[in-house]
Amino acid sequence: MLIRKAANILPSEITPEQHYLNRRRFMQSAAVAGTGLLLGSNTSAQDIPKQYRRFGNLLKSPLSTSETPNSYEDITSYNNFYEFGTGKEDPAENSAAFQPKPWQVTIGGEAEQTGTFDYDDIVGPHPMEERIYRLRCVEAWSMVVPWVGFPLGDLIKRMKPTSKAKFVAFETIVRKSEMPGQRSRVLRWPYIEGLTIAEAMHPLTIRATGVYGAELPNQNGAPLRLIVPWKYGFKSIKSIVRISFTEKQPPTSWNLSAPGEYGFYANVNPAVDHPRWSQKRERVIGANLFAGKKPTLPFNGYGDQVASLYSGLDLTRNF
Ligand SMILES: Nc1nc2c(c(=O)[nH]1)N[C@H]1C(S)=C(S)[C@@H](COP(=O)(O)O)O[C@H]1N2
Ligand SMILES: [Mo]
Repeated sequence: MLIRKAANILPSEITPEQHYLNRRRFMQSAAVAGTGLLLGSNTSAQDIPKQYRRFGNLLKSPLSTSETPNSYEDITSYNNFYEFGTGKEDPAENSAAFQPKPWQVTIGGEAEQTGTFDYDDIVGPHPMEERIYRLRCVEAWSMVVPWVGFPLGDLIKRMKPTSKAKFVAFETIVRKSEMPGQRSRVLRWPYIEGLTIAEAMHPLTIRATGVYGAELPNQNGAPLRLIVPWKYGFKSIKSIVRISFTEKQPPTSWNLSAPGEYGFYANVNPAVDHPRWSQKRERVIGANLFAGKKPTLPFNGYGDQVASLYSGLDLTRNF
């Protein structure tokens, strides 16, 4: 039941021959990162540690913002990943022992293609293309990150969800031996998240496998994570091992931990204060210390693309 079997691939997903990625997926040489198109103002190819293999043949997504990306250093040293501790520097400091290879992903629930698949078979590059998506990501702080990924929707189509599939639920791996934060009860493990099917199929929702043209470092969610750029960062679940299609709205980690503070939707909404802080402004990581905070935009500036997903929903109640 390999999902890669030709018969399981929709014609619309088959890309022109010249765009097929090398089966090895990565260029052996680091030279590819020197193509300029990958790099932000403060980052050069040498800043990306050699241990992270480089992707070849990256296309640029038209959904990218033209804003300057944060440095590789910013993106990989200021993280939230409670499996490795609750401090922003903890994920980079405590994740070196984590082994993102080999990796398997289990597909379950309301879909035709369920089962456990090797990483290369379910999220591997063939026949889809990895692209560069330069996206704004917001929390109480914000960064612009050049992710490597492709639309989650392309992956979902291959799993053939049934008509009962109204939501998609995601789970992070539980591996206490390599994830010291999981020895604490700060959250319930596994970390879980969910999206409506319409959100999951939106072209801005990507399944990411890299940053700055190289594979994801552990602290950023290796080997596979979501990026949902119009939602607060916590929806972008890392190190995914399970994807399930459900009829009912699935539970989510932050909603379980603090139901009054974090809702299922978690759309970036500056008009709704978090009970303990305002969400009107964001601190721009990497900006001049005296630059101050910048006003946060509804849907993190992606309103033109995504607001229609929520027509009819009261977003102050469905937060
Ligand atoms: N498994 C897992 N995924 C997670 C988290 C986490 O603690 N565990 N934190 C979330 C939060 S709160 C944020 S802000 C983003 C941070 O992603 P980044 O470190 O790549 O910026 O990851 C999200 N995904
Ligand atoms: Mo977060």
